[in-house]
Amino acid sequence: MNILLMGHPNVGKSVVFNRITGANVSESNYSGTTVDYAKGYVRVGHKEMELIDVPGTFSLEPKDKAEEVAVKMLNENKDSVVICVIDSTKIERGLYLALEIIEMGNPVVIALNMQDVAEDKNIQINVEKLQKILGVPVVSTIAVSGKGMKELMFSVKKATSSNIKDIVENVGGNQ
Ligand SMILES: Nc1nc2c(ncn2[C@@H]2O[C@H](COP(=O)(O)OP(=O)(O)OP(=O)(O)O)[C@@H](O)[C@H]2O)c(=O)[nH]1
Ligand SMILES: [Mg+2]
Repeated sequence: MNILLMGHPNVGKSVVFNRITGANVSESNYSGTTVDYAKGYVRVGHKEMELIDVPGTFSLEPKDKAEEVAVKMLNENKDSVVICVIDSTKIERGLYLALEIIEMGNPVVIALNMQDVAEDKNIQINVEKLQKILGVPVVSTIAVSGKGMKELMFSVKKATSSNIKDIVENVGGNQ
């Protein structure tokens, strides 16, 4: 089980990635393509989980090679938690992708990033309400200052332990 960082290009995915990974970051090339992505490790509870900085994509209907890789990564990681990063100043566009990802069935946590820019522009988002409507955790973040990263990882931890295999591993009950 991995963690995938997904979202539109330029929403702050790589800054979030650098904030939450340790030193073990490596660049990889998605086999058969020229698309590069970063991979790192992050401690979630008692486990080390792989975090993948997925290339930016506008939708799950790929329009170029990078988007194709993003969709393939999601399809290859069916039970992975997806951190969907949204630019708070362009929430409508971001939510379109978030809904597509939620429909894929992966556990999703939404990072409403660029909260500082949104505040400057007087854009206010009712996080509680959004959370209720979408049925997934929503965390306001400012990746460049680190704000919200702890809360984000707390939500990821909760999302990983809603995986049945994981619960059984934790509480026992298998022969
Ligand atoms: N003000 C502000 N700037 C941010 C924030 N998060 C990221 N940025 C800036 O936004 C720009 C894009 O950030 P990246 O992390 O490179 O975005 P990305 O989603 O990885 O972009 P791609 O890899 O091209 O898809 C950079 O200049 C960041 O410094 C934030 O919360 N607030
Ligand atoms: Mg990036």
